[in-house]
Amino acid sequence: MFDKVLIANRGEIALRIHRACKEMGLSTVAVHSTADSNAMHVRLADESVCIGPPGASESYLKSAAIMTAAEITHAGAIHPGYGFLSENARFVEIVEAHGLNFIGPRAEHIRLMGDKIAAKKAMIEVGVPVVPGSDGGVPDEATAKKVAAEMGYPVLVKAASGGGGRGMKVARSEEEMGKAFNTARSEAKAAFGDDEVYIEKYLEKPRHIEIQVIADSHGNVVHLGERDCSLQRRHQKVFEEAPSPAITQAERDTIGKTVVDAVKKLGYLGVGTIEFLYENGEFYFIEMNTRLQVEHPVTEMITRIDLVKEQIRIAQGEKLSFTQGDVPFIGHAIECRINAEHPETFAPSPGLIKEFHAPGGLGVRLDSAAYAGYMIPPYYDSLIGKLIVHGVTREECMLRLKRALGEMVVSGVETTLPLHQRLVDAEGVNSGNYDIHWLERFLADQES
Ligand code: MV4
Repeated sequence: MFDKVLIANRGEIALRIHRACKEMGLSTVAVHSTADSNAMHVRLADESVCIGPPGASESYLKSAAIMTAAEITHAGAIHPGYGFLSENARFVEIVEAHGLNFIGPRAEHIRLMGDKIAAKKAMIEVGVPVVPGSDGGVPDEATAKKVAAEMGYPVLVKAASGGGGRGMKVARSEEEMGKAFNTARSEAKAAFGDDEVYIEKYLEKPRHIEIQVIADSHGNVVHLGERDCSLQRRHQKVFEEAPSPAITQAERDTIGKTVVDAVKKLGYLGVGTIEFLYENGEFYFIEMNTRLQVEHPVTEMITRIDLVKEQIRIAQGEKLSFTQGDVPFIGHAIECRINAEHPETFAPSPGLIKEFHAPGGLGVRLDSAAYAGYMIPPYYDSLIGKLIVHGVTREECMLRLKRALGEMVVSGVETTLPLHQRLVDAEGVNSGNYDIHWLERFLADQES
């Protein structure tokens, strides 16, 4: 058992984890780079340790510095948040070798899901539907053409070590395959140091729907429904909602059962997200994320389950306090990611926040570590807050979102708030009838 948690992250997620710890009577240790000395997560934590210069590779990604901070503060557990070291299997092994508790999945599952080919094979074995594709890695262009001819064009060449859309190329015909294959391969090598690629049937207009799961160390597994994350730009999610406007309760129950059964068979521990593409009433597995995700609050709002507290309880060896039948799905929740970026060009806009006013009222939640007078450093991602709203129906949720966006003030830097203002008035967002390409088309239409 542990009574002190080191939070190996920064920004809104470090604050989010701190909040869960305090409500559980645990003390917290913040770690920070020299650029984050005045950050809210540092101010609120019970203790803090400076772990290095601004660059993430010399601070938030530096496992030796984080382990040292844990040792000198006698922390008993480390929560990695998302990004940084959260999906680094080696880091989990280091934490555990030092006798500390990693608040997250086992190293073996992080490693397995990091290899997209191995992950897909594992999912097939435990009965999860996947996108039709090559049987593992594709070694050369000739094999690629043979595989594609058998399943039919268009196909997508993907990096085995990929994720996030890098090293991914579409081929619409055999003529396009040579270039797609070789470009995907060299991009994969450059981005991940691994040029292995595989091939899938290309789905033209899917939605991105992901299922949240949670598993304790006693073999109990529960799903917490889905999140629809189709509204994204360049693989960066912008707006997420739960439940998905596209699926029925029967579909939710079916995919939920499939996923719970699979996660049990895998012996997975902690919270995880199974990502699917959804098209024409079918789910196709693409990847599994072995971390707490940015958009986890929408699931919390509709289930009333605090995912971070559950992660901590699981790490303490406790059983889940609820069964599948106990999980309520109440109303509708939407999250808007507010970035310090130009709302049209998406150019980062670091700098001093002059005014900051949080919206409030029933059903409104703002997860942010920003404040008036805060200097947004240029070294990290541009997320400055997540506005999450809940309503009894999707309609009420949208009205509440419009109202809350109208109340929020962030001045001194550019933010994506004006983009969200435009989105909530768009027909596709209001009807819920959008796919993974909707936002980029919307932005292109607005330009012209
Ligand atoms: C696909 C696909 C269409 N067909 N796979 C992009 C990131 C990576 N995680 C998987 N991705 C995709 N895989 C097949 N077989 C389209 C995408 C994709 C996408 C997926 C989810 C959310 C946004 C996306 C935007 C562009 C492409």
